[in-house]
Amino acid sequence: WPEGAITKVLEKSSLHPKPAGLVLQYGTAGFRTNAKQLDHIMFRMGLLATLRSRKTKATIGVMVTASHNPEEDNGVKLIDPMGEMLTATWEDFATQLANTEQKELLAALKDIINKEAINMKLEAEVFVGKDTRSSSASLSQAVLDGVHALGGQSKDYGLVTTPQLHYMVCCQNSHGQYGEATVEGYCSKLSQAFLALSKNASNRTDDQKHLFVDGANGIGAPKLREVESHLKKQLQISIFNDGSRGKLNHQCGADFVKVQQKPPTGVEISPGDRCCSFDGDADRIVYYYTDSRGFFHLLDGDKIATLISTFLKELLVQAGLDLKIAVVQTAYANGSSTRYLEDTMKVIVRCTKTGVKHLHHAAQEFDIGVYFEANGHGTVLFSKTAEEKVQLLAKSTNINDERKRAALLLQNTVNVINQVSDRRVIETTDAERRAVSPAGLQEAIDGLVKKYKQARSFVRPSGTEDVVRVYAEADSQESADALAHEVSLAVHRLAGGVGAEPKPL
Ligand code: G16
Repeated sequence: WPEGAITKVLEKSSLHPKPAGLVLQYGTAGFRTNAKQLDHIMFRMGLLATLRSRKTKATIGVMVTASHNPEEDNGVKLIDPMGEMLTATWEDFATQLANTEQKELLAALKDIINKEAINMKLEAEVFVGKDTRSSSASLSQAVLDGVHALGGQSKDYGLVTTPQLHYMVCCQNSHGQYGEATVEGYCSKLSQAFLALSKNASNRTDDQKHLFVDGANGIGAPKLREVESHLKKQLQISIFNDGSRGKLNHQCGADFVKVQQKPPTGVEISPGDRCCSFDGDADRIVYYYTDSRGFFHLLDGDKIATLISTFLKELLVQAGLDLKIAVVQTAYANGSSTRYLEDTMKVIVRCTKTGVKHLHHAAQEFDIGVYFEANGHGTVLFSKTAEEKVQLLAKSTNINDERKRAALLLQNTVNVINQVSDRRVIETTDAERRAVSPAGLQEAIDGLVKKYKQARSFVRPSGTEDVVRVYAEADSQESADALAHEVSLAVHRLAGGVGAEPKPL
């Protein structure tokens, strides 16, 4: 142990005491609940990140955010060395540490140190970031206290988006190869690649260069303003819901738009305007527009994945590169998007459980793994081999113009993408598409689905909110709504629903 660390842990932990008996679960993206319950969790996640840094001999990230959840919640996302989410084996350590009673904390730490054979003499470094919630300042201080108590070094990035913190961690651990670990470095790397790519679409009209951005009243808005000057008017941005008036994620943001299938409040959109929405920590994006009849069209994660994989596949063919490309989705992906990708695009499609960490791992199995959750969370991963092949081709002098152009576009695409990730009575299997408990629920859902054309439905407990999510799809909006209602009634009846029965949509 670094000198004085044991005393410091004891001393500092008493300033961040755990309420006796409180038990919290590591959810889809880390711990997430009302901010009032999180002070000890943040301190302990500071401790855990410091251990993880010693174990991996690399910098670890801790982002204080509750993303799409309401303002009064908060949470923590832990970032592993290459910018990915904390490895699943350490989620158990996180849960143990979070739920250990105050007087057992030292023993719990020692247990992890022994199990993972961590050399406590090594240096440790943790990067910390936070979103704009009012509770984030004190909670990120609690994380820093945890890091310092165990003798770790820290760098506090203050207000940043989640993807920015992932980027910083990756830059630091790749010794600058991925980019410079500053907000300026982030803005300049991504915008340079964007400008190079947009030269390929030089005939865009002013309208096509204009994007309306809903900042969800969160961190995305101020951070986008910092990128704006780098974009040299190739993208003109009008930001609304920028946090100057409205409430975080309230009637706005990616989750609202996706779930409600309607534009956020706070903006008047005219037919054809190009719009998008971030969520509270700007790691989700969905696009939308209204047509001349006023109908709303959503371009969600399914559509984004389809467009990106189509674009990449065309470039691979033009470049003459033989790389294996796949799209990873979750059960929430609309059935038509899966059919289109498999049958028309002839792309491999994989389905995983909800949570970027699951999609990310599946995407790593391919040369190019495009992964998107329908809710707008995702990215594209290029394997080392894929990156090298693209770079080699882009440099080569003895290829024709078409191949060269495609290789350069692929190279800029690699750079523009930041590659970096009670309701529990319901248990699920098959990538969460079927419920195994409570008894009879899946049979009931199967029976209801049969009543509708082209229908699918599944239910699962959320890992970020205290709700059961019900998904339904069918050949018309009315049928999908009716199916969703019938399935929610079945959940209410068979899984011990609380309060009044769900109403029709
Ligand atoms: C987090 C996860 C996402 C997941 C979402 C909802 O997103 O990172 O992968 O889709 O929660 O999860 P659940 O359905 O379990 O509540 P975010 O943007 O809230 O961090």
